[in-house]
Amino acid sequence: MNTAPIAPSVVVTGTGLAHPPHTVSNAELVASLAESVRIWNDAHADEIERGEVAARAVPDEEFIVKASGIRSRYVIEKEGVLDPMRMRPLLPRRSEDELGIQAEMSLPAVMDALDQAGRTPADVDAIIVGCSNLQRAYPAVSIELQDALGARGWAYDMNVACSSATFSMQAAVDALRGGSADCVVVVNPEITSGHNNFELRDFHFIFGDACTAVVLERADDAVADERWQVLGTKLATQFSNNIRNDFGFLNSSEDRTGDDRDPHELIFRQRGQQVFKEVSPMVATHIRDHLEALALDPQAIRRFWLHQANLKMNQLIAKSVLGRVPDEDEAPVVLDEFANTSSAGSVIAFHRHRADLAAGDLGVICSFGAGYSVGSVVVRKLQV
Ligand code: CO8
Repeated sequence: MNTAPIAPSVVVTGTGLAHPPHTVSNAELVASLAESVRIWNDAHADEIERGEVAARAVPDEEFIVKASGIRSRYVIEKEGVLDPMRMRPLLPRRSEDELGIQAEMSLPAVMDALDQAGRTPADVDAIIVGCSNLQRAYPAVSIELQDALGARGWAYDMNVACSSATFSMQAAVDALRGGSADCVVVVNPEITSGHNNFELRDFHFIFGDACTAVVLERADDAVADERWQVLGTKLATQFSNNIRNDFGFLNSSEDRTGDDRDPHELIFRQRGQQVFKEVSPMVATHIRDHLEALALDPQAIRRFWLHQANLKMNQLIAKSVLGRVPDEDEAPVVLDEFANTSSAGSVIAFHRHRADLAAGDLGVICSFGAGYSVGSVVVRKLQV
């Protein structure tokens, strides 16, 4: 007789989404970068003439949509991003007494998710903030959020880049199964515009800002009208330098001279083509293996809520898993409106595109990105 204890069933009981009010269209972004490129090339005309530096290339709106599927994005501050002399958000510095910007953007997303779950902040006893860029090392943004909400228990921050949502969901599931928490909120406050390079055409269009939140509880405790049973979680990592951000606490200790002084090294950079080629098969195999381990046929999956980085990449991954090109209904896209919101992307897709599913329907939430990293969460809608 198998006497191993049966792990309690965990359910997702609510999700929330918050994004800044400011949208930036591809046309706006291209116009401001074209002007910035003109100014930069004029300022470096002599070096360009001597062949010491390459002239910067102008962006193209048509390329952006064709290469990525992105049409617009939300940003936390618009004027600074679009100012050709600045090309980065302009955020007023906040004092220690003021709520931090990531905790602030998290609040409406968390309240939205708790509302769906039929919970209040007083019910929450664990918060995991998972995102690509944290505004400081400590105190943790999650602990500041815990304080602002008036929640109990414990909180910590974690960073697995674009995979932070699924990695933190697995941590939440483990905490619920192990009994170290009763009501966990996972939050992904992504302010990608603070670490994006709006001065270079290869990067300027890729990202957008948004925050998502997910409430997870043991199935026996749940009171929500809508519940999604977590059938399994699976994570994987494999080291790569193809997506990299070297911003960190040792920067001021490293004396940088000459080429090393390039501040662009300290913000996001990637080899997009290689990422596309290497990560797409890695993700498809990961999802297939996860479903096989759960004895689920990929054809039985009603919906894939995939990380939103590139439309063609998502179509390729879903095609590789299903053996045919998925339609929008099977693998919904939010990329056109939001661009790549890093860890928030797959949760935005789940948040926006699940109301039509019926009890018993199966779905896969999957995020992937820097590290490399990939995480999948297989869920089934329960009859309540
Ligand atoms: N306008 C005109 N031309 C352009 C532009 C533009 N805006 N951008 C690039 N080009 C040019 C290039 O310079 C290149 O020109 P040339 O041939 O002369 O060198 C040409 O177009 C082709 O460029 P690419 O080969 O780069 O084009 P791709 O077809 O590969 O498309 C993409 C580029 C869209 C970036 C694509 O490669 C892609 O989406 N790849 C997958 C990327 C991905 O999934 N990344 C995950 C990153 S997210 C993450 O995990 C990290 C978290 C980040 C946190 C946020 C911090 C900001």
